[in-house]
Amino acid sequence: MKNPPQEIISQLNALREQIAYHNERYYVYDAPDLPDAEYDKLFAQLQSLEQQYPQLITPSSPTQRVGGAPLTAFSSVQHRVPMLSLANAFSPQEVEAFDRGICKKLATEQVSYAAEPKLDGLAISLLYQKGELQQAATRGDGVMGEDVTLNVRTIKSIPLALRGTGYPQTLEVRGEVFMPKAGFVALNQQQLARGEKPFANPRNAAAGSLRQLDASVAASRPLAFYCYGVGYVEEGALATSHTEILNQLQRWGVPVSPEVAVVEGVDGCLAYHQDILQRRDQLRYEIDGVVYKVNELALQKALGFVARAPRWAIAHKFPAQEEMTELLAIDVQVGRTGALTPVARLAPVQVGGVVVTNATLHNEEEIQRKDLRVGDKVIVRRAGDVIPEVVAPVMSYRKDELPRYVMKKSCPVCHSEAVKEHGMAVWRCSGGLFCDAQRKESIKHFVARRAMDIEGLGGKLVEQLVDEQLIKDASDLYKLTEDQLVSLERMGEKSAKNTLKGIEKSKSTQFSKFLFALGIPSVGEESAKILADYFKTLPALMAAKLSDYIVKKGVKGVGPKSAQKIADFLNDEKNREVYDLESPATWRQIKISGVSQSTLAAVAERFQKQGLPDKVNPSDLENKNSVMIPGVGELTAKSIIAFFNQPHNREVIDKLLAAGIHWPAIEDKTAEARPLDGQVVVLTGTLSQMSRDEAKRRLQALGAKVTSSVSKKTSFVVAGSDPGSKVEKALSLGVEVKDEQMLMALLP
Ligand code: D41
Repeated sequence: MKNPPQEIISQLNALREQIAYHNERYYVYDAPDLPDAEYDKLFAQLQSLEQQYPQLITPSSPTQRVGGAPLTAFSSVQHRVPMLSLANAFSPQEVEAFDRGICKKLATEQVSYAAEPKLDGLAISLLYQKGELQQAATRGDGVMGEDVTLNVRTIKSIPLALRGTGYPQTLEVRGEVFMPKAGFVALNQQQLARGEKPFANPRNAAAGSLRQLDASVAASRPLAFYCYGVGYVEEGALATSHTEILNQLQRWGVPVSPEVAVVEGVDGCLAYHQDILQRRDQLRYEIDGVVYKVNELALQKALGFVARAPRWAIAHKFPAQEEMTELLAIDVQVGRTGALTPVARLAPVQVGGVVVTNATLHNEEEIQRKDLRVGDKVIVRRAGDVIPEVVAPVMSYRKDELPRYVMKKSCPVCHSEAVKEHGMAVWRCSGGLFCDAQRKESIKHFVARRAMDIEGLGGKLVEQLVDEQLIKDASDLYKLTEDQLVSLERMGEKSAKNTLKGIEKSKSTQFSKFLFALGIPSVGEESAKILADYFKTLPALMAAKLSDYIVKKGVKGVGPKSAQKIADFLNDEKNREVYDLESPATWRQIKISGVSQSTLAAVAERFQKQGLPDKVNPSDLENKNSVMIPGVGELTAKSIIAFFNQPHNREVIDKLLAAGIHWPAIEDKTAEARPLDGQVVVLTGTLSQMSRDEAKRRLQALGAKVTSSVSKKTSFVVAGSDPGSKVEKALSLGVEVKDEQMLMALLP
């Protein structure tokens, strides 16, 4: 045996100290400050040192205990059958080795495995006596756990009594308590709102919830449970395979993951791993891998276990979504509107199977809130397709007092002063058009697919063109020549021709795309469409004042009193009978005291356009209901006005239009030909298949004007049951009357 050098002993002690510290953070406070993968590395280092120098192993070494230390607050429970741990595999090769070992030991070619997701929660044991939940205990160190019965009883998906018949009189169900993703997000929002610390991940949230001393707190936490096996069984027998047992348990009311499957051989395992990995983000709970278990209990028994893990099961872990790396620098990027965004430069690290070297840090406040400092070890997270995120610094690794991060208050590209609007988090470069970075970004935005969609003109080329001073703004693109393009590095004649063709083609566009391409701050693709539809032409939009963004719901000149009087008049059945309210001439005969004739004319015009509703609401007439165009807020409107107020922006637009950019005129949607255009329809009586309001809406959508009184101008009347006098009037005027069936035939 080698004699251990002093440095090995100190290294060993340092590792044990670190591991003990992280164990406490993890198991006692449910607040780890180190990613699991990093903890595993420390643990593996310690194990490997102890393997080289077994004489240094002490009973108190962290390697000599499995799982966490039980807390004192709950009474301890000894598991009747120890709760085993699971060996891990991190690659297909390790799974293949696991399978080879099994096949060899069983002297067989292939075995059936039960495959299930590996939930990222915490293992518990549920003891049912005569079908009643008697005791719930955490796994603890596998031998001793904590009695968490009161808290577990609040988990709604755990049955307090088993359903049906045939279960053993004593049955210990084992499984994982977890917190679904949605519940975790909601809980953390709640924690923040209450000024409490958010949980690092759903597993810690689940563990923290089970450790609540007040069961009513646990009850308020969104916990769930899936069973993954059984422990102690007495007076009764279970099925002979793992999946059959899970089916039995499910029939007795115990929740089982719907993803559990039987797969054949190692190929089946690896295919299952792929499938679940792909669907990981769609699952409603976090998983950190899958578990394969030899399905037949007889085979499990033949395989037995080593140390404290069964030989017949293995966890095949997914690549970790959180890793630790070093924050090398914080750079500042300039966006198209001058926003200065700090970006983390990271020592390259594999996260979720992808190498990450950069991550956005959003803004200066965010960095200060997380207290990230250049030189820190940081936790980087990448979930699914989401862009990588720097979660937090690892405080236990912060060496000496690193300086706090302060963003330089000037543009890194043009060195103009940075400015920040009151109450906003984002600093902006004030350089505007002098800033090459803003220039580049806004031209890149202009040529993008969702904007002017210029083929053969990508971001790199835009940067080259700006650097070579061939273009200063988007309008210069339309003056580029083949010679100029060919003079650029890495640009052949063919690609130059292609680029010019793309530029030429982009001249024919849509108003909304052009509007989006201009890059007006806070005008996105969606609001550009709304604005184009509303204002219809560029001159109209450019000339619009803030008041033009306000849609008036009421009728001009109508105050609250006259609104009430007019509504009362129009809602009076008698008036509707007497007056032909479809005819503007009739309106001129109407006199309502206190309401001027010009106001009445304005009201008449409104109902000429919209049709007279069955019941007129005075608040729809009153001229105070003004709202912004739906989907365009006041900030956006102000931003648009400010944009068009800049002489430079007007110049660029003039040049773009002069270059030949054009789009088809936007027609009134109502101007499209519809089957009932110009028809006047009256609805009366009760319809059986829809309300009158719905019928009205659907008829209007076909172009019909729906009114309430029958006149010579009425095209047809639709009569439901108990129609009343309108049908008689229609018949007397020779107006067609349709029944409900005929109406249904008209509607799409
Ligand atoms: O979903 C899980 N986290 C999970 C954990 C699972 N699906 N199966 C498991 N199977 C076992 C054996 C094979 C030992 C009965 C487990 C665990 N154990 C386990 N959980 C925590 C420690 C061990």
